[in-house]
Amino acid sequence: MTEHRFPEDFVFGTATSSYQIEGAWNEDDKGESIWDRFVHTPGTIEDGTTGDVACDHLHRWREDLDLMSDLGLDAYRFSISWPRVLPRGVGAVSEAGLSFYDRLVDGLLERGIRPFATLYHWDLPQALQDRKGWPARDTVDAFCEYAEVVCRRLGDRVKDWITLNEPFVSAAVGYSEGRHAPGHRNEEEALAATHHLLLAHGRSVPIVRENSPNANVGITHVLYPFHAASESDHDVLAAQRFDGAINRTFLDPISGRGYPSVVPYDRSVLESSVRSGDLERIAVPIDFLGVNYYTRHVVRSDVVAEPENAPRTVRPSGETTDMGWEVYPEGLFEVFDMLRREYAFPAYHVTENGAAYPDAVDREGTVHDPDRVSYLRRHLAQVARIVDEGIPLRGYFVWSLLDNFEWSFGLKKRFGLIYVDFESGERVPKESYHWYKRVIAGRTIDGI
Ligand code: IFM
Repeated sequence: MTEHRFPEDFVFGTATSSYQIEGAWNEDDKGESIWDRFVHTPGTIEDGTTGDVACDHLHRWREDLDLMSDLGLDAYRFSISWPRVLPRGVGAVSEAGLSFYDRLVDGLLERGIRPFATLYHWDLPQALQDRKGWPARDTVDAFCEYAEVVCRRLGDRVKDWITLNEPFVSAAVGYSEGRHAPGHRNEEEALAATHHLLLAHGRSVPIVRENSPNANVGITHVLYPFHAASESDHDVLAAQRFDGAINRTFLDPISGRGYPSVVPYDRSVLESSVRSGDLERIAVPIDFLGVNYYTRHVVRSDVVAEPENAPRTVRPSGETTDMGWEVYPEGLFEVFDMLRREYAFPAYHVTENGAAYPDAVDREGTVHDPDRVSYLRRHLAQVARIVDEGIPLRGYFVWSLLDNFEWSFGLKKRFGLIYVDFESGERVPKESYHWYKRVIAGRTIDGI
């Protein structure tokens, strides 16, 4: 049996995001976010729920920190709500909002847990969306102002920063597919948003460094292996185009290569947002790449004749999670193998990995979630393999600490190591929590 032992300094964590757990959507002087507006629009969320309360983390954060401490976490990745800190996106700062994150960071450090802060995990201030949001170049300036406010306040204690979480999803799912806030269906907007998000990343990295001496700064992308459904040239090209749109549109520019050419969208539309100096700014050196990994995609071309080749992903068969996503642990290795061969970032963290299952509390008061344990165990085995190969993967964060608001699916998709009763707010650690606790304590998954 291969030994799955992790280096002593390997970072075991969990991840969450502000809108998904905090609740308190209009408490104190917090501004409205695009997600507040979206969830209050009828028909947007599958189960009709909202993140108005979610896990009520804003009020229960001490209890959550105690659970993290019991779990033995080395690190906790959370995000900061921009409209909680700057209610109108720019200008007046909310002291109540900033001091919440102050207390959270102090609470983490008191418990020996390293804070990893994400500046943007999709909750744009609605006031900025009213001025067009990410398709507008001004939003980049607004983001820089926000980054400076946050880093000036927390930069003495937070030393691990992630500028953006999954800019692909913010741009494509929010502005083109319409399934996420702000719910637009406009590809031109999505392509302008893509460039402005990446520029916001590039321009904010020096701001973070200036206000947080000796910090590690990175960006998080969601990455997938794209497999062609057959060896036909059409399927192979379709897979390459998906890879171009979702992986390489976000990896190439931060690596100084500009935007890729094998993509399904009209590249000239994306490039019409690019101004002189932008690509150099986006390619600013980072300390690590955050990788969110969940599954792979198998891609088939719908039509045979070029250039109408319209790719689609094939519905997975075999083992899937409650999201309908194929369980494919080897894909995590495939992603890192591709990164090693083609990009070679200085270091990496798996900033999200996990699975939703329809968990319930049984009569004994326990939550039995063997499928999640099996999912995590198999993915952690791949993490150990990646580390053993000498790829500089420094940490792994389970998505998620708590069951939370899973965007357009609402509260019904449970990703947590901790079950949350959304009526009472009660937290119940699942069996996977106890399993992960033993992994962290032993720094091994052998025999666990
Ligand atoms: O819940 C999300 C998270 O906000 C971003 N990455 C994927 C997770 C599961 O869908």
